[in-house]
Amino acid sequence: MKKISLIGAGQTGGTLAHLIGIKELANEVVLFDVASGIAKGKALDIAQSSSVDGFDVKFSGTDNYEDIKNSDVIIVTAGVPRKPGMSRDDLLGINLKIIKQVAEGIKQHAPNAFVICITNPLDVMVMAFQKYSNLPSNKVVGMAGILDSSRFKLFLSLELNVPVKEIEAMVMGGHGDTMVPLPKFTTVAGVPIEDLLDSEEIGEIVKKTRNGGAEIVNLLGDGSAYYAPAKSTAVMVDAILKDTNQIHSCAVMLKGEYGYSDMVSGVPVMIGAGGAQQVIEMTLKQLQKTRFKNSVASVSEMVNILYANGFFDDCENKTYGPSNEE
Ligand code: TXD
Repeated sequence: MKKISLIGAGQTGGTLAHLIGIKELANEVVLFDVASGIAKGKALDIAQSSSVDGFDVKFSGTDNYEDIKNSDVIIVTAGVPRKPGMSRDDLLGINLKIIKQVAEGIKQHAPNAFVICITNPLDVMVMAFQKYSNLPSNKVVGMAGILDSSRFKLFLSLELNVPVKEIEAMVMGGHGDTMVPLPKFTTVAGVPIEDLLDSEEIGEIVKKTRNGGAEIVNLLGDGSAYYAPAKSTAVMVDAILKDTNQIHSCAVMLKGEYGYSDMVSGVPVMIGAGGAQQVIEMTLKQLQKTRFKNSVASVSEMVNILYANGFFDDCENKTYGPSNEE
């Protein structure tokens, strides 16, 4: 029997709950939201779709943390999305307070769960969640890399007029304007994209990928993307619950990998029954290393401010040592 709880039953949480139902990834799904009516209403709506779709999953909505107990996986989307003109980093102040509350609720009621964090600014939120909950770092993973990679793949497939499933690509680094798409490691059915596109064309697609989320925020006018984010998260849930050992770009706490310690960034990770089981260290070229370094630096800038202002003073694990030998 598998139980999944979703903290935050907004656009991403609700869409993800529906996907979990359709794919029967769990036997029980709990939607938790401070707006309990939204959580309860969406749970009922999705449950009613199960008789049409034929899936057998129990759904409920709540604003009581006790209901998440014994969850195998918890996905955190609680928080505020950005508005047109905002960067993800602009959400730091408001979402940090929410993540603290959520981390305390999970620590108290479901300390054995694997937690996938989605709330922005993603990398700082994963770091803060881990500090506030003190859950083992293999059990706290951020979703962003799969989404950023999916955008990169889509834009490449449109440019090259090839099926998107033929493209293998990875985006590393923080989930922000400094994310690091890796064109040198990107192929179409094994053919390097550098043999198919010139550097200017690749540069344009990289730019479009970095701007992929903002483009949607501007079009929607209110709120941010949720279909692709929810699907990207479902892939991680599936990998954990079915122990698939898939390798995906995920935001995890680094412990010396790529030269950084006690710092969260997006790197290739093997995901399975042990959560973030292993960080895969790729041999990066000099330019990629520099871009990754800049990306980590933009996250550690925010983390430094939080440390300096005492946001982690009460945490059991206060260590902090971003470093890079290069
Ligand atoms: O790639 C990624 N990591 C992302 C990140 C992709 C998509 C969305 N991304 C971020 O997730 C986005 O920037 C936001 O920070 C979160 C949630 O986005 P979503 O689009 O789902 O936002 P909604 O629809 O506003 O839903 C948020 C819900 C809403 O129902 C609130 O009532 C609830 O969060 N909320 C809370 N729930 C529980 N506990 C607390 N404290 C709380 N505060 C707000």
